[in-house]
Parts: sequence; structure tokens; C-alpha cells
Amino acid sequence: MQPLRLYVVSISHYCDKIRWALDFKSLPYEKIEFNPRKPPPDLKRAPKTMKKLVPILEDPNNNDLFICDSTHILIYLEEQYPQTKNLFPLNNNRQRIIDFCLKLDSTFGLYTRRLAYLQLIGEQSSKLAMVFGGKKFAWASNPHDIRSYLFGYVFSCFVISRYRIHRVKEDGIYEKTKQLLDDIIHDLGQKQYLFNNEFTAADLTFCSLLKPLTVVTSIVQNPKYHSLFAYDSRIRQTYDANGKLTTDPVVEKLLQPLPSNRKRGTTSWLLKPIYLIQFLFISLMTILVGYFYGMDSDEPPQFKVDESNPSMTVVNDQRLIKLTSKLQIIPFFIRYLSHLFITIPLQLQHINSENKIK
Ligand SMILES: N[C@@H](CCC(=O)N[C@@H](CS)C(=O)NCC(=O)O)C(=O)O
Repeated sequence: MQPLRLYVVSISHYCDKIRWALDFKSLPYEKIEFNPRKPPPDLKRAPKTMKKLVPILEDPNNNDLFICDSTHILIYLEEQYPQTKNLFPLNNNRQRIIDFCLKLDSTFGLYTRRLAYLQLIGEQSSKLAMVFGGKKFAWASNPHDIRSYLFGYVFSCFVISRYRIHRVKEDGIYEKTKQLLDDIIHDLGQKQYLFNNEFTAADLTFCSLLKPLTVVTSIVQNPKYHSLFAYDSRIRQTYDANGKLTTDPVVEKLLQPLPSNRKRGTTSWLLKPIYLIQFLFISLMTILVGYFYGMDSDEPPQFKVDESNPSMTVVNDQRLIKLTSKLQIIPFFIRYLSHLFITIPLQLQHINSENKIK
């Protein structure tokens, strides 16, 4: 059997879900790093209609078939390689497990990603340099390097715009995430697994998509959710022996808890007037930008949904950023830097306020 080819971005929790499934099933594979700005040449062979979102699996043992969307990939692996360990038991619960995974992909996974980005950008945007340049540039793994700060600002603008991090509060993402976590706690009750009293794709999907919440202080520190993180470690210890070995060092570093929030009120009195001027300047810019460009524009998602099989549809929330002329770059940065300095701290305050993290 030839190794399967798995196209990934290393920080993606959806990609890690497939890495985990392939390891669990002991199927041979090679990972190919995907750069959205310069997709790997091999992907040119993929059907034009396929969404260029990873994970993407290419199977050289099946006429170089390409398949995307993590739960669709899990089902494919199960059907194509039935001799491997099972993730969808062949009983009444099979369809329920598939529906459960698809629902988590279209909701929970998108929410945890937005919350983790909000926490990273709001607390230390220079950490984003690690995500996008951590492998190429040594300085990128030091969030205190001035270059990381500058790159962090630039990347933050793209991430805020692409994942609409400035709208987390308005979209009720924190509340929806907590509701989902509460539902899972309720479903799990005293059970070891989500379905069938055995490890299934449902446990694998939930634990994979939970990972970004590791950096979201208000969730991790909430005693209500400790049992869920304990369930996640138990599942990983038993069923993801390779998880620790294969975790990307950048991801590892990124998932390390951030230093607790900067203490407020300790600013030197000499610096206070500078902060005040900065604050007034940014506030003014924010009002102007809001007036001219409409801060709350509610563009619909731009990744087409495959409607050929409605019961298998997966929703995505990314926006494509199209800067067609150099002239558009300036208003783009004015708008999203304003969000970075004004809106994002307010958004972070919203998710931290409940637990009163100081
Ligand atoms: N519903 C998809 C989600 C895929 C997705 O959102 N992939 C992101 C990585 S987490 C991606 O491809 N990002 C690259 C980009 O935004 O260009 C799944 O279950 O696989």
C-alpha cells in the first residue's frame, strides 16, 4: 500500500483530527504542508470544484482520489480500509455519530478557533508571528522580539478579517461554545465515551476540536469544565499514543498557557499621558473608519457549500480577503488595526468578564 497524502496546516485542529485517525488506524501517510497563498503543486491535480481548505486527503491507492472535510475523510477511510480499527460502529448509532461529528465541524470547531484567535490576538498578538513564520524565521518564536510585534500586528489584521474575530461577542460565540460544552457534559454524565460505551469518531472529533480552548483562560480556568479536559486527557492517553510525538513544536509553544493578563494600574505615571494620546488617536480613527467603511459589515461566508448531499453538508465561516489594488491596503490596515486596538480588547473583556479574570 502506498502512503496516503495528507495536506495540512500544522495549527489546524481539523487537520490534527485526521492525523489522529490515521495514526489510530495505523495507516501509512505523509504530511504535506499547505500554504493558502501558494498551494502545493500536487493539489493542481485535485478537482477544480473542491474547496481548498485543509485537511485534504489524497489516496494514491484509489486513482489519486482527493477528498476534503474532516468527517467526510473519516467516513472514506472507514469504507475504503475496513480492515483497520473501527471509528463508526456498524449499529443503530452509526448515523447519529456521523451527524454528531458533522454538527461539531460546522459549529464547535469554528467557535473554538475564533475564541483561541481572540485570546491570542487580544493577549499577545506577537505570538501570531510564530504561527505564520515560526518555521522560517528564528525570531518568530520569540514573541518579545520587535519583528514579532510588527508581524503580529500584520497577521492579526488578516486573521481578524478572515475569521471575523471582532464580531465574536455579536455572534454569541462564547455563549454558544459554553452551551455546547454543557450539552456534552450532560451527554457524557458518568459515561466513559460519548456513544456506545466505546471510543468512536465522536470522541475523536470532540477532543480534536476542543484543543484550541486550551488557550482560552476563561474556559480552562472554569471548574465547571475540568471534567471535560480530564475526559480529553484520558481519551488521548489511551487512543492517541502518537499525539505527543507528532505535535508540531510551534503548536506546542502556542498552546502553552499565556502569561496571566497584564496587571492594570501599574503603568508608570510618566507613560500615562502617552497612552491617553494613543487611546484618543485610535478612538478617533475607529470612529472615522467605522463611518467610512461600516465596521459591522456582515459579509456572508465565501466558501461555497456543497449542496449535492444536504445531509452531509459542512458549514465554514472563513471570509476571503481580496485586496485587488495597493490602494485598498491602506484602508484595510486602518480598519483592522483599529479593531486590533479597540474592538479586540473589548471582545476579550466580554469573554473574561464572567469569571472575573484579573
Ligand atoms: N469543515 C472543514 C474545516 C476546514 C478548515 O476550516 N480548514 C482551515 C484550517 S483549520 C483551512 O484550510 N485554512 C486555510 C485557509 O484559511 O486558507 C473540515 O471539517 O475539515
